[in-house]
Amino acid sequence: MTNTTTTHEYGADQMTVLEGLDAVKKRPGMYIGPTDINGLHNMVREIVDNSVDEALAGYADTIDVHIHADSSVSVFDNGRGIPPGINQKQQMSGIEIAATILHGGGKFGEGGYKVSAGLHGVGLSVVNALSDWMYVEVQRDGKLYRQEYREGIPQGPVKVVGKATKTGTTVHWLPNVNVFHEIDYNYKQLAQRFREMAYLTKGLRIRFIDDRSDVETSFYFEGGIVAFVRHLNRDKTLLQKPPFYAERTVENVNVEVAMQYTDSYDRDSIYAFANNINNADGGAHLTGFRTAITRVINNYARAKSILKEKEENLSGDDVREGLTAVVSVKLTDPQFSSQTKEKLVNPEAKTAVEATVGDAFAAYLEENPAEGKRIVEKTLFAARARKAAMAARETVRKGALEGFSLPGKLADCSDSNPARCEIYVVEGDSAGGSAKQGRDRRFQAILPLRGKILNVERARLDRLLGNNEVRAIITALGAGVGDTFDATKLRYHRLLIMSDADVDGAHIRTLLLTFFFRYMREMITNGHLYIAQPPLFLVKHGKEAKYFFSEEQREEYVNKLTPEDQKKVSVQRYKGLGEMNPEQLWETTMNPTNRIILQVTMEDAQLADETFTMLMGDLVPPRKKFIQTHSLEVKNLDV
Ligand code: 0RA
Repeated sequence: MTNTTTTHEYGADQMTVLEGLDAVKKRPGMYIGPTDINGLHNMVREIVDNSVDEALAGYADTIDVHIHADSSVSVFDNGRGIPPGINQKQQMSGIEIAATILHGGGKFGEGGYKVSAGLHGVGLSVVNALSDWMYVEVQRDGKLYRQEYREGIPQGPVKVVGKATKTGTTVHWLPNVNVFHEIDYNYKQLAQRFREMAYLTKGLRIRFIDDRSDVETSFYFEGGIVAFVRHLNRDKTLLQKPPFYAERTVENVNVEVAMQYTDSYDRDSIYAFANNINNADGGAHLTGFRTAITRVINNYARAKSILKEKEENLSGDDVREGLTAVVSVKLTDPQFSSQTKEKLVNPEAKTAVEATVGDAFAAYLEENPAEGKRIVEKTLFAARARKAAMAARETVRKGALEGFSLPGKLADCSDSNPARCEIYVVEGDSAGGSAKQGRDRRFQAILPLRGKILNVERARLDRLLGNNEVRAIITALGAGVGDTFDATKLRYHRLLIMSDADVDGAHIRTLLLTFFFRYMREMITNGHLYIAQPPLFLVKHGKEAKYFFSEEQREEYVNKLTPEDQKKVSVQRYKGLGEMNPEQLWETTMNPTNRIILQVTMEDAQLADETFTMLMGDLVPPRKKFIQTHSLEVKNLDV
């Protein structure tokens, strides 16, 4: 093992080596991807992957990636070191095999990898072939070994060049400018990948140093994928804290899952990895995960009678709304359905993940009832929204909303560019009349709604869609409803709800917000929906007239006056929009330079939906309680 000199006769082996490397040089794209920055990044990743494999095997805990000032890159790991000894069959040093033979690295018989990023060290010879120069240094058995290459060809045997006190491998290369015309790296993109790698390999530290800009980052996450999930959810409102975590090995497949529910309405963000490779199209492990959580949550909801016997199961989409998860499997022989490894196909990965999550998540829900309740309520909520959207689509399909011309009551604006146009949905015919007179007709359209559009408490979802006023809104917007809603067809990019500051007004806002939340959610998520804020008070003081939007504002103003002046003040309280003449309405509530409008957030809309559900009378006791405890505050109710 100590004599590591290799012969360089031009034998049959040498021929195949050169042919192999020539193939890479001729068609670099086949091996490394595009010969631009992406290919350069892939080279770095290939080499780092080899080191991560060594960490996964349990032998390395540190990787240093270094971009040097001359655009060369070096990668060091403190693993066992690529075996420098002569391989009997190939009659060549293990280092030279790894660096020059295509598909050469990785599997060296005994001691080879159980788990690998799937490339088995293919990367090293490819990087070598596409480099101007490269060298490999190995610290092992107290010695420092080194071999140098030019355009893939060894410049001599593996030599002992010094002593070593530790073990490890360093690969250092300069990409060939004839292959990569411009050598530039994107620090952020590479760092992102290393961060991911560090999350996925608990206890691994990846240091990333860029000499070109003197930046250094170190990635190390004791928490592994739990920290990953925390990071993904860093700006979100959480339904559980800390994340759920499970780890188990089932028939040679190691499974790690971390997940955490948020209050988001977005589709799930589930990241699936096999041997640290991100599988964008998921595959067997993802299927196993989905199956398990759908089953566990349904079983739990039924066992706790949250889901009644005759109610249908929560769907996969329902249980995944707002879910962030990382599913990571490590297995001996990962099979992917495509070259880009986007999809894992090993069936044993599905079984292993399903069993692991099935048991552990069921136990988690039992042991954490508060979290369990929040999660199940969230999924029930998602189910309700899904059914509402289906009902809406059905209504549209039946043609109930088709063939409508613009509603007769609509006073349209003259501009036809939706980006500049807005529509005021106004409570009451009289306020509607004032708004029509007061508006700027170039860009402001007015749609008056009859005082009480529906008895909110009695409103049923299906009836809501059948309601004339609601249908007038749908046709005026011109973008469909429910699943068929298409925001690009909107006739106005801003819809403003203008209603009175009283109980009826609050009900109408609740109803409309619920409607948009359930049937035109994009109106909210795209920021199209607003609430106009008419003033509550007009304070006259001599010739001065001022509007105030709250009691506090009014008091503050009046308190600042001298006692003498305070006596001369007259205060008018607006009970409804109808009390304002068109000029006042324009000045206070419609003129873009003066008005106050509130953009509706998803939180506002969800609150409205909950209020609406309660008022609708699904659950009688909470409804009574709500009306009693909130009736005093209802004038300030924003939804
Ligand atoms: C084959 C066998 C052994 C280690 C390695 C390859 C190895 C490859 C790379 C590539 C980058 N860093 C690496 N570290 C190790 C195990 C040899 C033994 O039995 O000790």
